[in-house]
Amino acid sequence: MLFFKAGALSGALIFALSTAAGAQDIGTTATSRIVDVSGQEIGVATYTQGNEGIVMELQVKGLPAGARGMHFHAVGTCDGEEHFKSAKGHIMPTGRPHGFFHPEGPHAGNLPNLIVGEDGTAHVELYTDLVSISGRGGKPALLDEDGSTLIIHANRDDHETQPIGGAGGRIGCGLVEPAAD
Ligand SMILES: [Cu+2]
Repeated sequence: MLFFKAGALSGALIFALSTAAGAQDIGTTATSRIVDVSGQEIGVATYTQGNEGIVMELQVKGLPAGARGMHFHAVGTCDGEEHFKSAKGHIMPTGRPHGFFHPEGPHAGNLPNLIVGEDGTAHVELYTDLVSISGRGGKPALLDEDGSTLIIHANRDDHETQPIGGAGGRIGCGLVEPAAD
C-alpha cells in the first residue's frame, strides 16, 4: 500500500516536470502583432524555438525605407502614447555592452538591422542564439515574468555605440505572446 502511494506520487512529479520542460522544447512558438505609435498594426512576427536559439519570421509594412535598428526589449508593453518607452532597455541580464561589434558585447536582445524596401515593407527570416522563448539552454526568456517586446527603431543600429547603437526613437512595437494552441 505504501509502495502504491509512492508510485502515484512520483508519477505526478514526472508529469509536472515534463509539462514544465515542454515550454522549452524545439518547435515551441510565440508571436507578436507589431504596431506603430498610433496603435495601427504594421506587421507580424513569429518566433520558433530551435536547439540553441530562435528562428523568427517578420513581415512589416508602412515603415520608412532603409535600415532600422531592431531589438528585444526587456518589458512586455507597447504604449504608443509614450513612444514605447515603458518597454525599457534591451534584454541584457548580464550587463554586457550593446552591439555585435563592441569587443565586450552584445546585449542579449541585440538583433541585425531590419532593411526596409522602397515600398515600406520587409519580409525576413532571422536567427538569434542570444535569447530563448521560455528559457531553453538557460538563455534569457522572451516569455519571462514581465514579458518582452520586439522594438523597431527610427534609425540604423551601428552595432557599437552605447547604449543603443544610435538607433534613435521607437517606431514599432510587438508584444511577444505565447502562440495560441
Ligand atoms: Cu532597441
